[in-house]
Amino acid sequence: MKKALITGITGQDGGYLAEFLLGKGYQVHGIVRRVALEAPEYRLVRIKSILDKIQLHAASLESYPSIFKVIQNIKPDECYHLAAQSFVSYSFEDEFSTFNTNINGTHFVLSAIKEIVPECRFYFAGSSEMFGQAEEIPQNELTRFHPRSVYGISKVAGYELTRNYRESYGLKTSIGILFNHESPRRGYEFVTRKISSSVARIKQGLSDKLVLGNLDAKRDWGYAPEYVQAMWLMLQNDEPGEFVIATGETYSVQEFVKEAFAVVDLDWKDYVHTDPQYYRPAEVNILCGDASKAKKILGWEPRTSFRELVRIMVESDLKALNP
Ligand code: NAP
Ligand code: F7E
Repeated sequence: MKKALITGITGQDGGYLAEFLLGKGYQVHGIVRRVALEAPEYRLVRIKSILDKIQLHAASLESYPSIFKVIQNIKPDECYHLAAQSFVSYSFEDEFSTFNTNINGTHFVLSAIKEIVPECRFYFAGSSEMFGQAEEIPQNELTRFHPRSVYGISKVAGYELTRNYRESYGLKTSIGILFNHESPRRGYEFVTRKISSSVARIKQGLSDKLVLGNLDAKRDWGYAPEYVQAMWLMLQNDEPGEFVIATGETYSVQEFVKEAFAVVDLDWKDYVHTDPQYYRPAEVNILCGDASKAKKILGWEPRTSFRELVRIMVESDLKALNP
């Protein structure tokens, strides 16, 4: 039985990936913060249905010895490094902890794998935020990086570390350059979930407005459960590498808003306001990915349309209010 280790197993992608790997017959291990084990009903909510099928290990991404110990105990065949401070806005407020978690955390995991299980296949969660102010549309694996936030910079550093461990030490490290992917499990601070949860509350009469930032930003939004399959496919490929994972379509925040209100037959203009507090010091105006390499080499393609994604999220938030 293959052993997989997931860092960030409590996040949106971690939960979906753990379920996917269990379905493939893996023994699934996850690294969590100690506090998560102390407040499972809140911090382990995305994995509560599989808690009896996975093994959790308390460790800190800020501590090399704690990561080393877990990897030594498990000796994984595959490691999916998803843990990160992933909220772009917050990276402007706390640059230092974003760097600590995202760069040192990645370095510690890579270094421990090199020392203990150099044959382990490693996945790094890269991001379209690395392209930032992109010089071409759509973006592919060869597009130059121009990050616009400390988050984006931290992911470029993680990308370079991961590539360098492959080139220097022969580790089988792959990098997914994933564009935005959303789901009913998305954190409430991200714009899609903020919109879908607010629309549900407005429809139920629990709220009467939604305050957002830049409505003109455009993103390539896909459906998260499909994106974790791409992570696994990357590690099954004998040739490690970099892969863009995206839908190839881009929509503005305003289009997402309009579509979400349409699901509940309301006109978004009656409820949506903007406030400069939600604008970023430097915005990424447009992202759109070209995933043709992933299609050709991994056989991966997105299946859920933008419209379906918005509907899935709004209906799920409505159901949560009306179980
Ligand atoms: P998420 O929901 O924010 O989950 C982040 C995970 O990282 C959580 O399990 C969190 O644990 C853990 N984490 C954060 N800071 C930590 C720390 N200091 N020590 C230990 N664990 C820590 O993110 P996601 O959407 O699943 O994304 C997964 C990965 O893909 C991230 O690396 C993200 O940057 C990257 N990514 C995401 C997208 C996207 O659209 N979702 C696109 C491209 C790349 P707690 O639960 O304890 O906070
Ligand atoms: O913002 C605009 C905001 O925070 C999307 C992370 O998973 O994907 C995610 O990063 C857009 C931005 O995601 C609000 O200015 C307007 O242009 O949902 P978001 P993100 O920054 O694209 C990438 C690929 C990752 O790797 C990240 O980890 O929406 N926007 N008004 C707003 N955004 C938020 N959060 N809140 C607003 O009120």
